[in-house]
Amino acid sequence: MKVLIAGVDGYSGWPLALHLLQRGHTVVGVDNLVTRRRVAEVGSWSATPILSMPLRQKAIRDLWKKDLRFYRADLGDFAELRRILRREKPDAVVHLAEQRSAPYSMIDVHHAVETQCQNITSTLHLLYAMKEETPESHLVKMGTMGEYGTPNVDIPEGFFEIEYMGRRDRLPFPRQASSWYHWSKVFDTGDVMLANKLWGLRATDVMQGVIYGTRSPDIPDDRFLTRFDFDEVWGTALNRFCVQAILGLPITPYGKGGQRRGFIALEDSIQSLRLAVENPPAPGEYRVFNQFDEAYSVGDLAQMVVRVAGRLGIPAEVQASYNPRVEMEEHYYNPHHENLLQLGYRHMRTLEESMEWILQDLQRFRSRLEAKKHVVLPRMDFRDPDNRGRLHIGERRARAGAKRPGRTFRKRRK
Ligand code: USQ
Repeated sequence: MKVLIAGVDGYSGWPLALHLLQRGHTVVGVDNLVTRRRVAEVGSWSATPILSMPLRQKAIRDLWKKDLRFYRADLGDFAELRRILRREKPDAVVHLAEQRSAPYSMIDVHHAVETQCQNITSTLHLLYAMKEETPESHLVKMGTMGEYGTPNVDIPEGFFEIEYMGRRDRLPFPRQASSWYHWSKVFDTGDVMLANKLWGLRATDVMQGVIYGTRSPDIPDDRFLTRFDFDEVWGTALNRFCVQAILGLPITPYGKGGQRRGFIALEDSIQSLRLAVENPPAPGEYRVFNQFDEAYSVGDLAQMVVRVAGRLGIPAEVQASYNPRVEMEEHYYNPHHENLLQLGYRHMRTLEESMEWILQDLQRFRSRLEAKKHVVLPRMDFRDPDNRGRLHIGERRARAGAKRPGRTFRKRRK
């Protein structure tokens, strides 16, 4: 099969490309490399040293004698995207090329607009480009479990049966996202469903939980490492807790720590995307996968990091932290996730097993973490009407030598 991965330079895109190549597929990558720039913008970098795309391609050629064709292109450029699809004619397109951070989208109006415009535009461009150039191909679209929010009932896989005023129907399950980023994914879902209805475009919408891990079996040595973010904006809670343990900083579950999320290991996430690609839906079908294995609260997660770090001889402690996000800190959470199992999906790695590897790998790159220690502890506040999230913009201006100083910040409101 020929698979085009949009977002091939990202955390999941890169190891997915490696995995598909190893499975004998032809892989074409597209990326505008913006994640590298955006992480630098908040003064951070990947904990794992990652190669440039030309060096990544060379490593693949040297070790496996295979080719990863790469286009440095932006999905915001419709004409270019169409040209790539016309030339490559992929059987499947995996769309991972979106701004993926909730905190980034909450910094201020500009970051909210940037996130929503870019994410929704990239998806719409892709839908139209596929309709024009590859109408038979299959779209695998990365959505997020966060689209559903945290309702006080079970969460089905995309759709549910409902009876209302004596009539029954099968409807999309309500979406209640809690960041501008998560809402951009909700809008994408609506757009993919409409493209499916209008043109019969076949699509798999993957509602992804939090992905974790530094390793996959397709990463044979350090030249093939994927990125691992740990700053307040780009690092997930799990990544940040592990880095906090390594650096001897307090582990910071926000608020009551009862916020529950679904988690999936990097290699399992890749396995599920590969299964989606290799088992496309019927022409005209739209399907939804909830993609996660284990659910934990952030409080449980913090305790797990302390436990696993302890086994490795790393002392770590948890310190309840002010919650800068507007979210429920205690809630019911029971999403269903059976659709992937029906395709043969098997959960390979538990979170606790992977955590040991994450901590060991981070210890190897400790000096990279030390160099960016200042970006680990939380500083932003999305509940403050004056929004401390602007902090990073102030820093950027200061670094660029702009005359206007960065903001100073009020004390946190109690
Ligand atoms: N949290 C803490 N302490 C921290 C950082 C975060 O307690 O230091 C809490 C947050 O308040 C939140 C939870 O951890 O309740 C999860 O936050 P996160 O930053 O780990 O993840 P999230 O913002 O939900 O986004 C991540 C990915 C996103 C993906 C999503 C899947 O960045 O791309 O879509 O996970 S899900 O969470 O299922 O929506």
